[in-house]
Amino acid sequence: MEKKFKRTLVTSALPYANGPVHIGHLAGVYVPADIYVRYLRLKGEDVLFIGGSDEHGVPVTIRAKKEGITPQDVVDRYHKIIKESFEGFGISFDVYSRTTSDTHRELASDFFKKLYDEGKFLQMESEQYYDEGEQQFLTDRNIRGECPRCHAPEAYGDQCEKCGATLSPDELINPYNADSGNVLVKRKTSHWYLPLDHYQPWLEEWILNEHKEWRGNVYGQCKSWLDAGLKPRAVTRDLNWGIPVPVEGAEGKVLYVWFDAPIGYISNTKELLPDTWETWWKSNDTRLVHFIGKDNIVFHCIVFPSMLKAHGDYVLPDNVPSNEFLNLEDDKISTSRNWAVWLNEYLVDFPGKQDVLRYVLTANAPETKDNNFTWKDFQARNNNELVAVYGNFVNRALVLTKKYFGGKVPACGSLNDYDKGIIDEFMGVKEQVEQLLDRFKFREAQKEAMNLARIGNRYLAETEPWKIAKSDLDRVATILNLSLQLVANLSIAFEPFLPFSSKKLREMLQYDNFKWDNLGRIDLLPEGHTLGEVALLFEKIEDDAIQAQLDRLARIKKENEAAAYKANPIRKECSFDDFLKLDMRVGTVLECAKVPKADKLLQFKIDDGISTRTILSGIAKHFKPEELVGKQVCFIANLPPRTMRGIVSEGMILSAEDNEGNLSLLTVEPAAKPGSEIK
Ligand code: B3M
Ligand code: ZN
Repeated sequence: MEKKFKRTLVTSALPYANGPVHIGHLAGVYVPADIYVRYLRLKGEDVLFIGGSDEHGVPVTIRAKKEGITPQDVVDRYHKIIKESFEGFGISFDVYSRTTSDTHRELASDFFKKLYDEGKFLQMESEQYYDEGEQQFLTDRNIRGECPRCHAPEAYGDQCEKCGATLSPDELINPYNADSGNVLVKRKTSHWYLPLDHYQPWLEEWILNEHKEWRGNVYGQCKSWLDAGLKPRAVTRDLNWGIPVPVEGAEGKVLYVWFDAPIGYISNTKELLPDTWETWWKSNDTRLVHFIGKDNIVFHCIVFPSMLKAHGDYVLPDNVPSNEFLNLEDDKISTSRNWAVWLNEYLVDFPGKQDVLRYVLTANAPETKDNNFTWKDFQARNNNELVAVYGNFVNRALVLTKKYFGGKVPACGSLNDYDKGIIDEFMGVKEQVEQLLDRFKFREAQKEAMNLARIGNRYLAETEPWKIAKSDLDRVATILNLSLQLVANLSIAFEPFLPFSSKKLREMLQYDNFKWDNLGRIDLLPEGHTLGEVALLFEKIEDDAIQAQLDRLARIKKENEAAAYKANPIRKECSFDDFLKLDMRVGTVLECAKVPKADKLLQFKIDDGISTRTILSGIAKHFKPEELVGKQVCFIANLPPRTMRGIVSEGMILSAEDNEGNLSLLTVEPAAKPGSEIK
């Protein structure tokens, strides 16, 4: 911390209450935020940790419609599940509220009203798609139509899931309402816009000059937004779920979810501290830190700060540590494809093992690049690190103390050079953990904490006190005294990362006066202090538990494949006469080569039974040309010739494509004479 701040206000992104939360959320936002907050609390700093559910927005209404329930029903259900999941993982919010609370509605509404009254918005008209039957404007996600690129029949207004193209609703061919199926018309509508362009010079100074210390990914994204030039952004929507726009003539309009959600940080603080919340939000000696995922960067670094600046009363974020994404078994986590490890399910499948997931997610934290979670790695880190290093050291130290000293901390005799070396190493690591945590480097910080455990484990392995118990019990006492001090240190060092096991460990040690400043001291447990019951800190995770998770994912993958075919339905009927117009033949590949400078194209010379013809095919990524020579292929012989890269292509080679884009060539069995007709 460079400037002198009196208090730290930590927020973590408000998850949408339209589904449960998964490991991606935990790894990207909540575990790092929780580590940071626990660390500051241990240091005795004044800190508040604000969380809550984001309950407005279109996805909630889509789910409600699908299930035939109200949006409020949807958010009630998921707010509860999400809140319980966070509690289950020890995410230590001071408040976890929701954007449908009265406090929030009022505060967000007042916020808008103040900006409106002060003329901080632009009001502009635009044409949007409208469903006359349902009498409603549609959002991008609710509009479907034919993809202009790949002609898939059901692309969304913002994206085609078949070819991955980013789209705008205007590009769709024959757009219709995804819910009602009605054809859409364009209609004029009026909205309020925050003129971000107006804040551009200020943002450039504030971010690009004054916050060079922000993480590279955050700074870089801000810079590219600023370089592209900011434009006014609509802060209202035509929708019936959200906070009504509090001005006359705005019937049927609500605040855009991204306008109200970040204000939720303020309202939730107000709900927690009705009398003193303003000290947290309106004094310059508050340090505001937003923990978010990378898809939220622009809203937290550009849009929300502009809103706060326009309002004028509030502090601005001092830092916005944002993570990249976590993948699951090498595949993008996806709620709609159920490709996730859901936190509520994990808590049932692995009771009492919250810290294991916290540990693994931090060890693989996607801090600087996207990262991958695999169940095998989860098992290995548990068995080889938590059990074999940390757990083993703790267990040995405690069990040996029980055995030789009746569970009382033995006296520390004189330390030899080896002991002193261990203590030095230990103290060095402590300072490093601090520096890393101060710079939001949680992954490395946890690694250093684990190093403390490694040092302890090595100390016992090398001094082997069990071998000298008969000959030199005083030396054993010293070794165990020092080991127990190290164990007590571990219970502090790991408290931010693994709070459940730290608590368990403190119970075993009967050690409760703990704070960060004690870290590095070797007099934490006085001589004669009685230890508590010894239990295993971590347990081995067996193969069958991991296999069960892998089996579940394999099942989901299968289901998704079937669903993908269903989403790509058989095209509408084609008459037999139309079919007969296609002349399909068998040909033999005489030559095949890549077309220079065209990475997708292969050029074939085909014996078509009558003569030879040239066909170009965009399948170079899938086949090696030399392997195709001599093969028989099926092709359409009567398409009009097409010129590509200056070469005339006289036909089309047929292949089959699965939903992941893998190609197989159509061929004949047994071999047929070139020119044979396909009927
Ligand atoms: N609900 C998006 C998300 O969950 C959004 C964050 C709001 S933070 C104010 O990724
Ligand atoms: Zn497409």
